[in-house]
This record gives sequence, structure tokens and C-alpha cells, in this order.
Amino acid sequence: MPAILPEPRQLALQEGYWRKSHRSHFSGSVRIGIHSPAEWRAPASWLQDSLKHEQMFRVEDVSLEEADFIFEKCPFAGSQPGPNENLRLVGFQNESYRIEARPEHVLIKAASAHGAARAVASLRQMLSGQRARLELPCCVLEDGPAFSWRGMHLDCSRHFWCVDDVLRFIDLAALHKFNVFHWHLTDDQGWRLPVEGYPRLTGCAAWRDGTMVGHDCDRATNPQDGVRHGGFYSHDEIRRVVAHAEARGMHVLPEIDVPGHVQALLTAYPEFGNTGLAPGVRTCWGISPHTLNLEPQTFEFLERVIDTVADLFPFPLVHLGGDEAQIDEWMKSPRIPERMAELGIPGVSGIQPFFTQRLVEMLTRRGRRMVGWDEIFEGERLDASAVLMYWRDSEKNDHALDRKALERGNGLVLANWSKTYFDLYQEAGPGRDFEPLAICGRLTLEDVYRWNPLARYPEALATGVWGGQAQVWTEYIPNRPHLDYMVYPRACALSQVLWRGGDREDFPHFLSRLERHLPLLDRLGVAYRPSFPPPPDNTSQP
Ligand code: TNX
Repeated sequence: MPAILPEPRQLALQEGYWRKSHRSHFSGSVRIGIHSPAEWRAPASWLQDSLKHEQMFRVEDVSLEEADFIFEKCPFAGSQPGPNENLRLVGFQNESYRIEARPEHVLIKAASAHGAARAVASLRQMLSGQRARLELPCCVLEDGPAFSWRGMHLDCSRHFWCVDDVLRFIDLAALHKFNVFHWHLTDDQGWRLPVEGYPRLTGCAAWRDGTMVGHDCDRATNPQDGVRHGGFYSHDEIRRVVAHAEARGMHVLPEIDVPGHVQALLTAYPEFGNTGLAPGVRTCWGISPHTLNLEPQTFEFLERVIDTVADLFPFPLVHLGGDEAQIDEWMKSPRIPERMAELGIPGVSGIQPFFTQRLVEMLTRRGRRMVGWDEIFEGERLDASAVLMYWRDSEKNDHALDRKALERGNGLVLANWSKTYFDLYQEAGPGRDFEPLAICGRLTLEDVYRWNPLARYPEALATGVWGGQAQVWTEYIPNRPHLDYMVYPRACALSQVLWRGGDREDFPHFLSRLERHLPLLDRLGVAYRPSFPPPPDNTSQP
């Protein structure tokens, strides 16, 4: 049997096998019975898809007595207690599950539809590679996650990913039991969300005239490829992505990044900016100086954006960015002091907290809550409903806003730069010359695996951590094989960290599990980074 990744908590093998074979090619069928609520259709059909397309079986819905796979709701399935009250309030379900493979059938017991989806992820891995004959050793598998929030983020602005790429990204994440897809939809280099009444978002803000080549961010000296790049997702496509994720037990967290990271938006609508000029959709990386202004039409626009997001995305949380908003334009603009006086904002440092508070209110009116990067907690107050994504953990840049969030009882998701940024190199030193271009730094598979997300917190605070996620910023990731290379197998390691928490096997064990898991990624066509790249010649010093 292939290794299951992340590793399940308990797997007791028993004697005998459950087997199912085709009498002749394509003639057999697998029967599925669902003894559970309607929403379980989704995970069951995910299993059906795999049986049809990977295992090439016909699939039938049948009564429970005749079924090969039986889905059953069971409140005490699996071994974990399930999400705490705060997480339940935003839609997280008890993901514990239990699989009982017996000679006559395979029983899938779970406390919720999302728990059933985790069971299907395990089954898909267990059955992977099998074709005309299906076989599972008789066993009882009991499992459940350590952390409720296990996310994968994808930056679709710096490079645009078509819907098929996005669906595949979700499939691979779901196979590793991730349960949040964080969809970064807007940034300086491209705006990907159509909003009614603002046609230039898709006509102009979604496209840039070229992309910088190489590393140097200095526009004057850096070569550009001159290739027009961009795209956007229609509302139908977005609904398709959300439904696809839901069928795999994943929440979709949309991100609209404001009040910084808005250069693409301001190119289409300069009236929301501070200079009145269209800066051009950004063609290089790095932090843009442009920010939103405080004029009424800007807030009116944000209301329409949030209407759109609330209409398309059922998840009660919406990410509204908040990172790296530069204050220079606010310092220089003659209109800013006037608007600050009208709005009662005491100083320029109060502008971002003002935005955050207004956005929280807009979301609250639509039954949603705000998620933001840790900068939204730099001011004194932050609404109790807001959830913080902590990313700035580097030694010289650590504002300890994660601890502040825990102390004040705000939700906290760990997105630590030094452990979860999959845009970092996977090698340092001379070995880096053999790596494709990446942003900077070094984050190896082992670094990811050895991360202890709770190490920074005293026990009393640690219980407030919601979980963690990988960040896949795509400045230097232009295509699918490159994406695979950056994400896998580091995501396999992260899945184990988040699923098992502190209770996980050591790194050499993980590597042997991974080795047995890689054939599955091969079959799925994942261009992952090989674990043991050939050593570069110049490292063997005399
Ligand atoms: C910082 S992380 C950013 C992104 C970049 C990333 C590159 C964060 C909230 N902002 O805009 O893509 O670094 O690693």
C-alpha cells in the first residue's frame, strides 16, 4: 500500500483484504451507498471521480446493503475533538474520520462532510496506482487534524493562473488534506475580479504590458520581456472554483488587497488614488508606493467590491490585505489632511487603522469577518472580529503582533515568512545556481518539516492559534511545472506539520514515507522538486 500523507494517527492492519475486480475490462462497477445527509454527496462524488478516472471503474449509487463503499455519519468517528467554538462559528467542521475496510465493504464514518472528504483523500492515496483490480488490506484507520486551519495560498496577480490550473492546485492541496484555499485575487501587477459598474477593472487593470526579467527591481535598468500578461476570472468561473473546492471539503478565502498593493486598480481608476495619475499596471516586483485615497467614491467602490465578494464566496471570512501600505503618498497629498480632519483621523499613522475599521464594518453588515496581514494590528485597536495572518517573523522585522493577537483573543493564522513562504529558494550557497530563479532566502523541505508552529507561545496562548498555511507568491513562478517545483514536496511536509502538530514522526521517517508517496505525484504529473538533486560539481572543495 502507498504511504498515506499526512500520516494518519492510527492505522491497525487486520487479516484479509477487501477486493473488487473487473470481470473483463471496463465491465465491473463499484457501488457507493450514502447513509448520511445530502451534503455528503460532494465527498462521495469526489471518490467516484477518482474511481472512474484513475481506477477506470464504473460507479453506481446503490442501497447500503449492496454497497462497496458506505458513507455513514457518526459524531464520534476518528480520534480528534474537532474545532473550537471560534472556528466552528466561521464554518470549520469536525474533520475526524474513521475507515473500516472489511472483506465485504469499506465503511467511511465521519462526523461531518468535511471529515468524509479527508477520508476520501486517504482512500484515494490508498487506492492510487490500482487499475482493473481494487484492493485494500482490511484495517481500521482513525484520524483527525491537530490544527483546524490548514491553508494553501496562491497569488494569481503576479502571474495569472487559468481556472484549470487553479482547480488542479486545489485538487493537489485537498489530496494532502489542506482545507483552505486562499485566493490572492488582486495586487499591483493585475486585478482578477470583475465588479459590476467598474468595467475598466477587466478591460485595463487585469493586463500589464510586460514583466521584468531577472531579479533587479529597478525599472530604469531592468529588462522587460514586453509580453502582455493578464486575465481575470468570470463570476461563473469563480463559482465553479468555489463548488469544486467545497466538494473536496475546502473553504475558499478570497483576498482583495487594500489600501496598498493597488497599482493595477489605480491604473484603471486613478480617482481612487492620491496623485490623480494612472501609474500603469506594474511590470516589476517589489513594493509599490501607491495607495488608496480617503475620498467617498473610494469607499463606495470598496462597498461594491465587498458586495461582489459576499455574493460569490460563501466563506464567512474575507481577506482584505493590509500589507505593506506605504505612507509617502498620504504624507504628500494636499487632500489627505482635509479628509483626515473631516473623518476625525488624528495622524497619518491612523489612516490604515481607519481603513481597517471601515472595512470591518462593511463586512459585518454583510455577515462577514475580516482577515488581514499582520500590519492591520499595528494601530492600537483592532476589532475583536478580525483575524490576523501573521507573516513577518524574520528576526529584524518581528513586531510580535501574533502574540498581541492571541492576548487580545483575535483569531490567528500562522503564515510565517521563514517557514511557509514557498517562493523562497530550496537551496543556499552554490547549490542555488542549480535552482530555478526564486525570490530570495532558503527554505528546505527539512526546514518546513521541522517547524513547530506553537514554539513561540506559552501554553495558555497556544490554544488560540487557528492553524497555518503556505504562501505561494508567484512573482518568480511563471508556469505550472515551476509552480509544482516550488510547492511540492514542501507542501507534503507542511501537511504533516499541520495535520499532526507536535505529534509527528522524525524527519528521516517522513522522508521514507515521502518516497512511497512520490509515485502518486508522478502519476498525477506533478513536477515536484526531487529530494536529492545531483550535487553541483563545485561543492567538492579539495
Ligand atoms: C511580501 S507577504 C508580500 C507579497 C510578496 C511577498 C514575496 C505579504 C503580505 N506581502 O506582496 O509577494 O512578500 O515573498
